[in-house]
Amino acid sequence: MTILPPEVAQQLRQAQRVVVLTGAGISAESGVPTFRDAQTGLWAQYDPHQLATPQAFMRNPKLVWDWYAWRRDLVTKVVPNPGHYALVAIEQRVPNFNLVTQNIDGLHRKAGSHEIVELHGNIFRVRCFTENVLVEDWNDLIGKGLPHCPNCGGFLRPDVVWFGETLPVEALAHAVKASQSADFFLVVGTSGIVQPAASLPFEAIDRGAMLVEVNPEPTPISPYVSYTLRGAAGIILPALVVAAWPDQA
Ligand code: BV8
Repeated sequence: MTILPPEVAQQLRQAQRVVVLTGAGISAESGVPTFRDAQTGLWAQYDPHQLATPQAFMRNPKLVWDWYAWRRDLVTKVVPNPGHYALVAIEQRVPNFNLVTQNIDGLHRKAGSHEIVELHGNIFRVRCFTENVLVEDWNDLIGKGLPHCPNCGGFLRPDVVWFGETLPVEALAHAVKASQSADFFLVVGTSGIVQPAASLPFEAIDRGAMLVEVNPEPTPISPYVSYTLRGAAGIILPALVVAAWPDQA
């Protein structure tokens, strides 16, 4: 049983500007494999540097498309877990809230979060690899092999950020600005390796924010946090909400 230091709940209750950074770990309890988890993780099964890059797509567009189609199908079948819903509750209770996610699974929106910054895109959006523009109603193109852009005939790709690609400028700028003005920064379920997302917690602590990590394992961010809540997000986050707002439980 993880003990929640009372200071964490008190600080969260009094917080004016909360930023939460999430990674694949918050979707783990929904049944979405994380990148890093040795047994089930995608990183073990598919080396992202083989698949999640523009070079891989140019080399073998069908393999990359099929990997995302498999992931999209898996995510369509899962639902948000208590960790996602706890972040919805925090958003409803604090004056200023930003949820910055590295995840592309759309589960935060499905859970009811509003102020979401998707740093790495969304697996349910598709864009033309050639024209680099979003393609709407592409679903009827599915199931007939590799789909092509209805406008130019080029390949379609998922609207996600691959390794070596720059993040959406507005999304990253918004995330940095929010992190720099946060008084409470919660980092949940991320191995803290992928940049520039992994630098956001440091934008916050450089300006005096309280940094709290929720993760069953230590990460490169752990030595810098004010508090580590060592455990699963689906258990820790609901407990944190109850501890911070016992009167609203
Ligand atoms: C960029 C979308 C500027 C796609 C992702 C060489 C050339 C080019 C770039 C680089 C380079 N060397 C380094 C870089 C930078 C590179 C990078 O950071 N590489 C790493 C490997 C060192 N970054 C980039 O390329 C970024 N772009 O820098 O542009 C640029 C441009 C050109 C040249 C230079 C610079 C783009 C990065 C975005 C990549 N896209 N996703 C897709 O999903 O397919 S990244 C992807 O991996 C995720 O989005 C996420 O960010 C990352 C996985 O990390 P996590 O989410 O943390 O998940 P992980 O599995 O690792 O960990 C899970 C954690 O959860 C664990 O800690 C576990 O303990 C915990 N957990 C498990 N269960 C639970 C739990 N926690 C709580 N509760 C539980 N129940």
